[in-house]
Amino acid sequence: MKRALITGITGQDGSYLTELLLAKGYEVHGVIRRSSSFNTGRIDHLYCDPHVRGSRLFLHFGDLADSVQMIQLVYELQPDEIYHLGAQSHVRVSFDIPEYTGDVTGLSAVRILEALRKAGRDRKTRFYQASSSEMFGRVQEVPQTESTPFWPRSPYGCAKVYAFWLTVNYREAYGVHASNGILFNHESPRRGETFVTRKITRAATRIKLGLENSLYLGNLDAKRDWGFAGDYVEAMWRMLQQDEPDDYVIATNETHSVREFCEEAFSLLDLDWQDYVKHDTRYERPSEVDLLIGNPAKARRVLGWEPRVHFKDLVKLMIDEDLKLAMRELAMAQASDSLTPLPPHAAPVAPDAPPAKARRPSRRQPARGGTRR
Ligand code: NAP
Ligand code: F7E
Repeated sequence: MKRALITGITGQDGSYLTELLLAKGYEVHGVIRRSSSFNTGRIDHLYCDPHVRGSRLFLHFGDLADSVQMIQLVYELQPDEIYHLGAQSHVRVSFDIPEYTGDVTGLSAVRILEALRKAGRDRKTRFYQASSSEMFGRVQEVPQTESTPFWPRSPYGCAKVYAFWLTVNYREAYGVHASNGILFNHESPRRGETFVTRKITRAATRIKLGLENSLYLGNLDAKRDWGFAGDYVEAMWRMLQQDEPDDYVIATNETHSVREFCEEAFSLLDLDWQDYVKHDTRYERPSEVDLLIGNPAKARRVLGWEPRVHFKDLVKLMIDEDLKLAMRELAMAQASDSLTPLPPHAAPVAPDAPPAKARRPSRRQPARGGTRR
């Protein structure tokens, strides 16, 4: 049975990749951060008690900033494949915490690759680096391919460029089977809620049900090549099954603006996006990536990989799932609205006070703003 180690297993891609590898019969080990609140929601449906015979998913505490734990895990587990997906992955946030992003998104690659060497696994374990189209930044060519020069536009993009070249260097210097997947934006109902697609589908569906009334966004002109995360993890796996390691662009070869995404999402709910979307400069970036569109011809030719979900189907998939979520939220709000009044002993009451009324939580939530990016 093949054994895989995944960093970032609790993230969007980690959860889809875990499903894929378990379905292929792998034993899967994932690194999770210790947190004061639960952070395993995306993989809870896959987890079962490790004492149960036949369990094939195991979780280990660790942090990408801690090389000691990474060495220990590689040494103990002797994995056949490592998928390095963990990162501070939010581009706007990387401008606020550039040093941390450099550490966790960039330097973590060297921590893992060195762990492979220290554990004597450099010629045995195959390594996948989650590289990003953000490395193309101010694009030098349209569409972007594996040979398009990088021009990153954020601390996140710079950190990914470092990790990209480090992966290439360990391949050349030490013969590690190390591959870069240069993945363009990929989304799903499991996408973090502060990335623009999910921010839009969450808000649009909540607006439809009267749970919210507006959505604040930044730059609507930016264009992205958006695919489906479930398709993209298949490409990661295929890269590590090749005889030779290499670097691949994974994209749909279609591009759409944030404005088009809004139009499509709201219109699926019979709403006009212009009635609800407002502008807030806080969601703009000090330097923006205006246009991304990838050419996945090499992945098609060598890996036999094709994207199956395209723009309209992706938006629909996300809207359908978020509508179900919003309906559950509405049902919960209605249930708490209909709560019977609190019993008199529930709160201290002045002897001459009028009869107590139940405190009813408001169904209306603030517009998507606050610390959201
Ligand atoms: P994501 O949902 O943000 O997940 C990031 C994962 O990294 C989470 O599991 C997170 O743990 C973990 N993580 C963050 N900091 C950590 C630390 N210090 N120690 C240990 N774990 C840490 O990202 P994603 O969308 O799945 O993307 C996966 C990878 O692909 C990332 O490297 C991202 O940069 C890259 N990428 C993504 C896209 C895309 O469009 N999605 C495109 C190209 C490349 P918590 O759950 O505890 O936060
Ligand atoms: O922004 C614009 C924003 O945050 C997309 C990460 O997975 O993909 C992702 O990075 C566009 C940008 O993704 C809002 O300015 C407008 O132009 O969804 P995003 P991203 O920055 O492209 C790459 C490939 C990765 O590797 C990253 O890890 O949308 N935009 N208004 C907004 N973006 C956000 N987040 N919030 C807004 O309100």
